[in-house]
Amino acid sequence: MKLDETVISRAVIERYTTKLLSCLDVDVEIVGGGPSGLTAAYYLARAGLKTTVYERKLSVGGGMWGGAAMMNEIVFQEPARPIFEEFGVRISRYGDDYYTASSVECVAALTLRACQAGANILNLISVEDVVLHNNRVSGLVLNWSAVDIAGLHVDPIATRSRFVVDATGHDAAVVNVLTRKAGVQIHNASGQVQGEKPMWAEIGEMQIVDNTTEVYPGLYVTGMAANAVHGGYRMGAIFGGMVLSGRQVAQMIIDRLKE
Ligand code: 48H
Repeated sequence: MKLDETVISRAVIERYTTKLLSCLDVDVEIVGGGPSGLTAAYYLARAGLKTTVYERKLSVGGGMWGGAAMMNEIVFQEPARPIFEEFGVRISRYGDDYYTASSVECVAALTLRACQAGANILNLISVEDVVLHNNRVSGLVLNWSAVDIAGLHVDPIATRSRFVVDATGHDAAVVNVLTRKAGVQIHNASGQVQGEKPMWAEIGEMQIVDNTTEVYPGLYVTGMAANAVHGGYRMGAIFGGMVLSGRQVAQMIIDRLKE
């Protein structure tokens, strides 16, 4: 069997270019491949929506890999159990009110399900800005993370989508760039990013689904970004709220697109 180095290169370049071109105009763009973003991607893609996840790091998974303090187990409670089961994760009961699972298995399962549902996941890409048309977030401004890390002056590329989801975790990077650069008021109590509160696991877990909202026309928040934007508490290494929020944002967008 012949093996030609340039054919390998051509295959990668052609396939990646096709994939990137297909991401230029989609239904939903998710910024951040952590647990909330991957869960949202799975449910959106499963509903038949053209969905892209942009992740600035080499690997998706966000803060899930490390469990708590690098001990790679995660905790969740009953409301999230059906979601982890749907992803095919093996779970163990812990006492009356808790479940645990391997954080590595969770990241692998969420990623596989999102991909197999049809979501495109593009890693090593940083979202540096939004496209803003007539007071609506209408797409994203992207660059290679390597360009960002090297501090090179290289202009970005831009995309179009019907909805953008900020799933960037504690940073709420998309909402922050929008408010900083466009000076707009967002839809929360103060019109500004409120910043996350200290830890109160029970309240933080409860708040996260309620805080999963459209904060500006075309822009939703999910996961830790939702609590950061609305001033909710943090909750530590409990991940039920993250996947519940990811499913919730997907359902909200699916319902909107049916209108
Ligand atoms: C592309 C970006 C950009 C950008 C960031 O932090 P995450 O895991 O986010 P969530 O909300 O799905 O999960 C939060 C959870 O991991 C956590 O931190 C918890 C539960 N904390 C509780 C506590 O008390 O501390 O993932 C966000 C992802 C990361 O992979 C980033 O690399 C990525 O978003 N990202 N990707 N462009 N501009 N900014």
